[in-house]
Amino acid sequence: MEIKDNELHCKDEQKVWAIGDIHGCYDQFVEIIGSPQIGDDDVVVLIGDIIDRGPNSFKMLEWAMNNVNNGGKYLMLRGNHEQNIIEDFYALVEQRERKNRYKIKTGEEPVDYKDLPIYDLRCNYDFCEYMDRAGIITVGMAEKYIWWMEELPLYLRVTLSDKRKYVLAHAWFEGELMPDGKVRKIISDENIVWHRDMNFYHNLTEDDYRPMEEGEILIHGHTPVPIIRGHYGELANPIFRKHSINIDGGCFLEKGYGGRLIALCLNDYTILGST
Ligand SMILES: [Mn+2]
Repeated sequence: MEIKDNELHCKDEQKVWAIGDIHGCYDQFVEIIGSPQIGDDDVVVLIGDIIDRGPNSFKMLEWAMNNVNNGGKYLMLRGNHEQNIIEDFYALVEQRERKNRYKIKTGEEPVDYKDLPIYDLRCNYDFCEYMDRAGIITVGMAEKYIWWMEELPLYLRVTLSDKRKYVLAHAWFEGELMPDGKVRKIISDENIVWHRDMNFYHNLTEDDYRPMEEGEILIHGHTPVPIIRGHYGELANPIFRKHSINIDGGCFLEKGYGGRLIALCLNDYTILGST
């Protein structure tokens, strides 16, 4: 089903699944999407941060580039880790242009940013290493991956066939209380990918998250449930609150710390977890 204006309206029977932060945990991801509980006509949304930290970042990105497409079974949102690489890329291009202007003035040969080594992207985590190992050794060779990530939407609104409404975003999607008492504005695009679930620091009250629309529930990740809970030995499950559900199972964390990949069915709240 085609997505227009970040909106998905489901047909009868069609289920929507949201998968939390994958962070290179390709094997756990393949296990989850292979579940017989996910039907052929269901829609599966990856809520961002598929790269960095885990063992198979590059393989995971290649999978997404081959399988995620508007109108298809798999959709994906942008997380802060994808956002980071995009920003590093543009910062590098701009810096190179400045240096080249200077080089031209002084009669030196300018250097095309495409020829720079991949590590000049200064990825904050380990994604450059994964690209390097996959033979992506220059910034020019990485461009198609970066441009693909840049096309990813920041959020998706889902209306199920029974009219229940969700908004899916990597980190947060809070409305701002306007002077007339209505909740309207999204705080910022940056918050959508970066906002740290405040449950990380303290227990939220029911009113600490403001849905943009009456009854709308936010599905988000970004802050691993095991880190919020601080439980050892118990595998992660989503945190359900009145207007928001955190599905980041922290799959890159040790099993003993509760890390696993989580998929949540928005229709009936079936939870799938990697083993
Ligand atoms: Mn994140």
